[in-house]
Amino acid sequence: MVSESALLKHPCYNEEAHHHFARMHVAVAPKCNIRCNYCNPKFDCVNESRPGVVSEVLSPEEASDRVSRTMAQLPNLSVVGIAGPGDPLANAEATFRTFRNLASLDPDLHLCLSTNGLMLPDYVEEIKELGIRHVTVTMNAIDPKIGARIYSNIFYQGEVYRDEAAAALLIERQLLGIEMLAKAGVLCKVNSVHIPEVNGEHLREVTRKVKELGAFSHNIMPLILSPGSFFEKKGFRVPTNEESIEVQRASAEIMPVMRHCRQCRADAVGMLGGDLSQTPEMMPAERYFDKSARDEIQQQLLSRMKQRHDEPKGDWGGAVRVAVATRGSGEINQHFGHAKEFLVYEVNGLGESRLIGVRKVQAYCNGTAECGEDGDGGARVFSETVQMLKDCALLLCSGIGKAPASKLQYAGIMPIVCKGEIDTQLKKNVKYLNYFAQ
Ligand code: CLF
Ligand code: SF4
Repeated sequence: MVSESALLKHPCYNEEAHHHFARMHVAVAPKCNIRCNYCNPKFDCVNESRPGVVSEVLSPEEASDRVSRTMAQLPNLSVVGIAGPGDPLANAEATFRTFRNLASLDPDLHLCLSTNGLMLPDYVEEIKELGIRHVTVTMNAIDPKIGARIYSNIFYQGEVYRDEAAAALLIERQLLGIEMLAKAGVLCKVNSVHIPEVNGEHLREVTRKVKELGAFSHNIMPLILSPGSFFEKKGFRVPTNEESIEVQRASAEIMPVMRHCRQCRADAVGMLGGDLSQTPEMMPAERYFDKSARDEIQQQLLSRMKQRHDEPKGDWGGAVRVAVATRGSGEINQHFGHAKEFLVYEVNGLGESRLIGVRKVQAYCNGTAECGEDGDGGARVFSETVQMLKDCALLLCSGIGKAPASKLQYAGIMPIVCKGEIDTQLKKNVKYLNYFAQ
């Protein structure tokens, strides 16, 4: 049974909420009990993080101190999660001590946990008792033969398991954990890493199975090769944008899929699209937060959030793809040169829009010259951005320099400078495009 209040303010479980509400991860869990072939253990857990990132490990007390200071700074912070840098349930004592401290800080804070699932069945009771309402299980296969290509070994109850025996045990524990969470009324999201030649075709089977067990949504994330990982050394490739869209589309026929994941760091802070963890002002001297002011601001954000009750009804054949530069609030409010990511939407003939993914890029403007006019570096970044967005007919942003605007147009992507609500601008600008195309 899905509780609406558990969903409304969670930026990962509710696509609309990610425009308004922030999350924070506290990195209290350094150890891991399995070995994924896309992971380099020197870095954060790749199941929820961008590879190549190392987070500073905190004690549970340091973590709650940091959360309380961040709550003073970010009134829209609604969720605190533990997602690494290893596996939270391989560090159960620190993980649950942290959650206990956080629950006493503010009972309205949503607590969130992300795990590889190996130890999950042992902790469902404790998860429920602590009021943790959201758990993510990363599960890449339900077939041990496929799993054996993804996991090299696991450590369970003092023994090391390898190959298919390891994958079979892990899968059995993950499935049991998901089923137990559903029975306990805890919302469970399943994350999967899409490894094109290994599990690309298999992921819809994973979706089917986890839906049957009561999972709430499926987040299929493209493989990002961790430097030094087995897959990187063996020359495995990442999925193309089209492959990612296709795999998500196939799973979306079975259950809701998440398309706005940012594969964030184990110490990420802020809105999903704008990590503030490396920003010094995130650590104010003041650790006091005004609960009633926070509640009021969050209430205002909830009332600004558009509640979508109706599924789009139009035909998506011939839909136009549009890239959008945004800093949040559901608005077009980011300059092209400053954007580190673009949301890509499809807009159909009825003007209905749906998000199909997030494309990460390097910001084009380095602040030293007119938007990216800085020689070879700018040219390289620009051509990578064009590559990333080449399936988009339009790009909506709050500003763009003349040079990149004409280069984008030359590459077949029409830049349009506008401001305001994303949905409204998508509808309006695609209507013009279709009108002029006739
Ligand atoms: Fe963090 Fe994960 Fe909770 Fe969100 S992230 S523990 S469910 S609060 Fe979100 Fe980040 Fe994607 Fe994870 S965008 S990587 S899905
Ligand atoms: Fe690495 Fe995370 Fe896999 Fe552990 S669960 S091996 S930390 S990717």
